[in-house]
Amino acid sequence: MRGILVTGALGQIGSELVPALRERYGADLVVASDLRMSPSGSDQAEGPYAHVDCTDPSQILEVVRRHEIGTIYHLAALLSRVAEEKPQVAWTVNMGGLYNVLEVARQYDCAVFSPSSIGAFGPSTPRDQTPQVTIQRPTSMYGVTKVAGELLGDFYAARFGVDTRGLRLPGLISHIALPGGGTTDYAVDIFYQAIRYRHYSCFLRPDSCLDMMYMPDAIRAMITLMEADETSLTHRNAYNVAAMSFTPDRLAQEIQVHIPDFVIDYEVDPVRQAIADSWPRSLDDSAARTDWGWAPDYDLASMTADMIARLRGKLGGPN
Ligand code: NAD
Ligand code: AKB
Repeated sequence: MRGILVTGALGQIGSELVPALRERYGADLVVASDLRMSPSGSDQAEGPYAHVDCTDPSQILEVVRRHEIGTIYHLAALLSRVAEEKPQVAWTVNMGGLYNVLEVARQYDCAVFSPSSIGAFGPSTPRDQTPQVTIQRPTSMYGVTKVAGELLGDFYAARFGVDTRGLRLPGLISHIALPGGGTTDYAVDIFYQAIRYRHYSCFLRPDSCLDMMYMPDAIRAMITLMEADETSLTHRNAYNVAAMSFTPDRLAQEIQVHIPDFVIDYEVDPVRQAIADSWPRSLDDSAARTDWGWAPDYDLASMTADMIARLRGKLGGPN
């Protein structure tokens, strides 16, 4: 088997995807890479690590050649809040990085996983049970790069035969690495603050309903999609996947089941609120279920119980 390269590996997803891939395929076969230097002693130190800036094609080319890479999980990107602050940089990293990865994949016959997002939809998209194929006119720079990325992946598959695959991921909730500056980050921050201080000040309105998923389901979805028979993939790039939908108010109630004196209040960030108001409340993921057997394991109650148990172990503090 040829090697697997993960770009942006030190981020929220990569911190859990790399160990999962190493467990499945062997530590030596999975090369973690990021713009940042790998902290020694981290999980990323359990196998090969390379410093790769995806905006520099020669750095991607060099690591693909040296490690005989056959599959690239391309995670390097700026998330929605950061992309709104720095739209020009977001275009360079999100689009330039993906273009460079696809070009190397074309030359070295690599398969590519590239995540899209609920951010690929916009205010004119139906917000409930958002269909697999529907209007995509996002108004954020993040969304623009996500739609363009879906199309670029389709183009490389159709024109050059590159095996490109992708998921439209909801907001991801996890307890290993903190999220990197998105609109759905509140759904992670709230757990840390609830355990530490029994209080959280939320940057979205109490009724902002969004599609969400627990990280173990997301990691399984990525690996399952990449292992699926190519002939069964009717949408290859950007399958809707869904697990749960909730508002900050509903999540706070679920946390109160475990931490009864937890209190939430609201200090709305208008930039993230505007982005959230343009995103789906729930996705129709029937194509992923039919084509490659997608089904989530975690709902709101089981995710919340697991997050609290694991973060109590990690952070200590009162039970
Ligand atoms: P993150 O911000 O936590 O991590 C991104 C990583 O990319 C960081 O470690 C950063 O150092 C690295 N990076 C930035 N610029 C780089 C460059 N030029 N070259 C190499 N590395 C660079 O992001 P994440 O949450 O792990 O997301 C990964 C991918 O999944 C992104 O495409 C994101 O849009 C997508 N996604 C994430 C979520 C989510 O909720 N986390 C949801 C939907 C889609
Ligand atoms: C963000 O909020 O930017 C991400 C995403 C849903 O794409 N978490």
